[in-house]
Amino acid sequence: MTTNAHAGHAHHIATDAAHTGNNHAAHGIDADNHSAGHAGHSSGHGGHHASSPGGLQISQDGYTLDLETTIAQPGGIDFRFRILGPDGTAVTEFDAIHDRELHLIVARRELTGFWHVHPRREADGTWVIRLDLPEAGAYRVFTDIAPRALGRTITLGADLAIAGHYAPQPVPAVARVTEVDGYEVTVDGELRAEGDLLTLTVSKNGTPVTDLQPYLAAFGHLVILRTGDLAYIHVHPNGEPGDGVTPSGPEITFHTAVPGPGTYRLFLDFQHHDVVRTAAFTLTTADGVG
Ligand SMILES: [Cu+2]
Repeated sequence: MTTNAHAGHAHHIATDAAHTGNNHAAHGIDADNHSAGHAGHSSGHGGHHASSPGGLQISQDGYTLDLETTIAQPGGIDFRFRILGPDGTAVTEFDAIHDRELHLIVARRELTGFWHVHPRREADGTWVIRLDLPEAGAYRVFTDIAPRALGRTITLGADLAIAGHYAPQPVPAVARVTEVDGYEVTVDGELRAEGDLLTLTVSKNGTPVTDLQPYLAAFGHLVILRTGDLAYIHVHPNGEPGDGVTPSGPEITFHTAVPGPGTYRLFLDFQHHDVVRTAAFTLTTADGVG
């Protein structure tokens, strides 16, 4: 077992360096320490379809995201919630999506902070995770789930407030290159409603990274959030680790469509040397950028 495989599993973005002073202040904590040996996973999370962006509703298709924690003080919080089924009781039967029964994404509404973590489920269906959210502000939480009785993936979203005064920030500037922990990541391609290929390229110290590690059964996980309403898209790369044709970097390619015109914040999770990092970009759909 790789001793530090989870050291970087709870991660957060480094926002544009000039943007906020608290880039490294916030860490999500992963409560899920069991191994990720699950073989089956669906081809994708919810929200792929341009006609129906995920994450905008707290209740959908009979399933409701029921937050026990909706307001908390800054700092470490024990975040608790349930997924209620059509009968109003907590759901305990889920199919795994990319090795996990539930993916929890937490983002500041202004998209200057992002966490992707995996809570543990208690026997009664309550999900629990320690989150470290030291900054006051308005947050959105998203759950990617595939309730077994539903048979497909949906993304539910709800608001979380961290108490206190805060100065709202603008979304970080549009840019095609970003840096996280010494890694430079570039995005090529356009965001289009009709779909297009996005290519993300990872390098370190000017050298292409060609030994990316699979993380949750993919070389990258890309979450895209629309500014203004936080419409949610979660896409996985073309090709899978071990399929014999998909390279382990430096390029990760995603075929993705966005729900419409706008400015979007992209968060790419990738794993290298046993640490998961998140690279963030802002792009618009308006004839590309730069
Ligand atoms: Cu996840």
